[in-house]
Amino acid sequence: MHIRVIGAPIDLGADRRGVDIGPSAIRYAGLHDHLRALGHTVSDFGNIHVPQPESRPIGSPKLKYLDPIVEVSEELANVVTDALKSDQFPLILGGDHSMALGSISGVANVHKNLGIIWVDAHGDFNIEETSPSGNIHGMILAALVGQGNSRLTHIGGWAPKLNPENIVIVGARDLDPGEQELLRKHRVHVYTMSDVDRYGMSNIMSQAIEIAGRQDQPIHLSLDMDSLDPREAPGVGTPVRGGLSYREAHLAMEMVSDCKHMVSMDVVEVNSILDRENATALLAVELILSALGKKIL
Ligand code: NNH
Ligand code: MN
Ligand code: MN
Ligand code: MN
Repeated sequence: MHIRVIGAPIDLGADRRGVDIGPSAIRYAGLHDHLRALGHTVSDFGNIHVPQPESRPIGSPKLKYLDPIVEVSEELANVVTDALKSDQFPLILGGDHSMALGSISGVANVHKNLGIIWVDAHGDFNIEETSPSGNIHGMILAALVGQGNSRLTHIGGWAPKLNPENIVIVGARDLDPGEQELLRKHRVHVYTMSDVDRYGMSNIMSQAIEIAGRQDQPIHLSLDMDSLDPREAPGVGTPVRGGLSYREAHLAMEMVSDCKHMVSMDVVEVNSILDRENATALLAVELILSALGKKIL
């Protein structure tokens, strides 16, 4: 496979600074060499341009940095669409999760009926009225199904990008009250950590792949590193205890790889300021490799 690495060093969507270093930290962890050792061809677009938060007004406290986030999303969507049209697999490195608005909009330009597997401690299904923080990284999935501010929902001039029935969230353990209601109302499939405990990751991922990839639908995988337990991934802005174990996360990636439906992937929320000796970036690289075909034997 030809993999196109795209850096999206955005930290406009979250409060904790430091995720803008994520794309570099993941590259320094040896991403390209490891991908080539797996047999892939790799090219790197470099990073898309993201303004520094200090250089732009924050705007409404209910939708912080809306203007620059929309600008970055438009650019990223185009870069991702171009990669897919050149038969390359876009691997987008964040940055906070607001970058998935651009990446998934770009994939949705090419693939109609896109399925999403969203591995995250959070639902990212808030709208302006339900968000406790005003941080746009917590609103991305809602925006992609057409809910919330129209500038977020209409990247590329059209909406909605996704059918909520094609979305599966895995690893959830911190959902806001209004967000829970919205997830239920729109019938998003949510596998909580409690479900992972009860049924095991193998069963959960079989179901997730069946839902997101039904009728041979292409799948986009969005991996928020805060889905992992903070003991494994200390370098994230919003750590939540009780997360995925090292092997549960790898198994999830291995099963997505085996299903052969994945057309694009993002890896987000690596916060190097909070990390220990790049451990979270190194783990991100390991998980990318499992998602892209690495086998133990
Ligand atoms: N739900 C909270 C919010 O909307 C936290 C979201 N934080 C994340 N999401 N890291 O993945 O602000
Ligand atoms: Mn997230
Ligand atoms: Mn999260
Ligand atoms: Mn359903």
